[in-house]
Amino acid sequence: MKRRALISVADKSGALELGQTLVALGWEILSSSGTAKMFRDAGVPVVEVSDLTKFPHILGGRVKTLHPLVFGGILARRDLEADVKDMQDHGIAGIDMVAVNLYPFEKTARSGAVLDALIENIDIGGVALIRAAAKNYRYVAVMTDPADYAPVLEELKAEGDVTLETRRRLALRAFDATARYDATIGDGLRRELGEKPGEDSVTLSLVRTQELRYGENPHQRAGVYLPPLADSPVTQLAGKELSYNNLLDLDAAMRATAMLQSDVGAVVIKHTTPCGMAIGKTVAEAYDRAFACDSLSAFGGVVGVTRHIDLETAGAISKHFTEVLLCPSIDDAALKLLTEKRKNLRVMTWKGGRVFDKQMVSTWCGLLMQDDELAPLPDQKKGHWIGAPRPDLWDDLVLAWKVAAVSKSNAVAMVKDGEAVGIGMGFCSRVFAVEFAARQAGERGQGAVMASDAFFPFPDGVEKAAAAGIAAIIQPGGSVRDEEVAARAQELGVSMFISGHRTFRH
Ligand code: 93A
Repeated sequence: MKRRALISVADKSGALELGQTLVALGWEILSSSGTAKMFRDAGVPVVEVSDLTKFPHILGGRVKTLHPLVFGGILARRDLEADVKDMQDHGIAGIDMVAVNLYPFEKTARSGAVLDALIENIDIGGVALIRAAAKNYRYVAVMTDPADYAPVLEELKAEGDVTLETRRRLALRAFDATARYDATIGDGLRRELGEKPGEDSVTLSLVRTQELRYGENPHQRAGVYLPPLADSPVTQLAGKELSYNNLLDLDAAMRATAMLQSDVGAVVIKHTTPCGMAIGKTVAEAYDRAFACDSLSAFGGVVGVTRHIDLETAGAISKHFTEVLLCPSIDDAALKLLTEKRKNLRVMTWKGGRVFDKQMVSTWCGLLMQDDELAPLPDQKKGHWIGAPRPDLWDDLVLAWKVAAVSKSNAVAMVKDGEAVGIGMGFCSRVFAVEFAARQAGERGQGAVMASDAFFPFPDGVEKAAAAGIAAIIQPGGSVRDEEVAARAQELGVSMFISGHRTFRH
């Protein structure tokens, strides 16, 4: 008996050659209306599905191939007596190959089409054909991508059949294709209907959009995954491809510059945490001050600034080795200077916006997901002072708060006159974080302020800060020893503002 292939494709590239070769190998072709017309026009013999089923395409093509004579032919187990009997009783002939690619939902969504157009591009019959053929891979070969045609035809010619191994591989690819297709539909409709991803759904759909050279270390494979219709919020203007670690540090720079948005500010990130952060009258000044906090660690850092980069700022940045520069925009002349002096520097622009509203961390116990808001800013009306209020130091306290909020926990940040002078971050104990920040600040700690990302469990951190010359501290409060800590601060003449918000970053 003749073997039969059902070909029903929206993207018709390569389909004519596929049909011609199959016919030459003695196969019969079965097709839906548009695909059948293509074959007829080219003189390739074809049976149209509606001629087989004696049932016309209806509802403007919404029902074309959804018929027992089609699905029976795909799903029947050829060596199961009951299935064979059903086929005989109902005049069903087997279909041994299915080549389908689906209505272009993604292309339609990306073109900005309206809801009606999106809905009409939700393929039903094609998905069912693919799933049926993939389910019955023991007997049927399924192709969902024109790139599959040539190797499958080669095998058919060489082996006389598509091997079981190939059918199995194609089936797995097919389920990937339908999963991606449905994820894209969910994403597209959610956008069109104004719902945020992750708010209402219990599943998470991601597509690998980029393979990276390697992960955190060269022995680790890595890639970037995005929701099906999402685009990266950053644009690369110059430099080498971003590495895995660059992307992590870029994320930290985006968060830090978002926190600094109301000011002309700059940050230098190393290992996902700031090693300098400052504001200034100009971007160049802010950058120089951020760099000065820890100029040793700033080598090879990721720099973020909150304002347009001009030639002067580019001149300042070009003096040092920097891996990535993040800015809202940049002058042509500034970009030229930077790329001439630092040809590997990756220059990224960012107008705001991000891919996820949720933060996700993979653990050996599963993927953890949480709201991803920037830390709440301290408010003098909502928190309270202990000791003498220091409104004169408020701006520095807020900046210190921002620095600590984007630094790795445990974190404390010392700030003086709009610039971080000491950042203790990533320490397992808060008192060590204070000691480190104080060491970095040195003389500049005198009269500076300090923020802590969580409460002081003991008075020792406050004692070390006072010894470094800290005049005021901002911290969330909430320790069982809050009273003891507050009393010690008062004894030492350090003012303290209790903000009420913790800003851990593990
Ligand atoms: O509207 S559908 O969901 N209803 C169907 O019964 C059906 N069968 C195949 N779309 C259906 N298809 C799709 O039609 C295929 O997935 C393919 O994308 C397209 C090919 O149509 P034509 O051969 O008419 O160009």
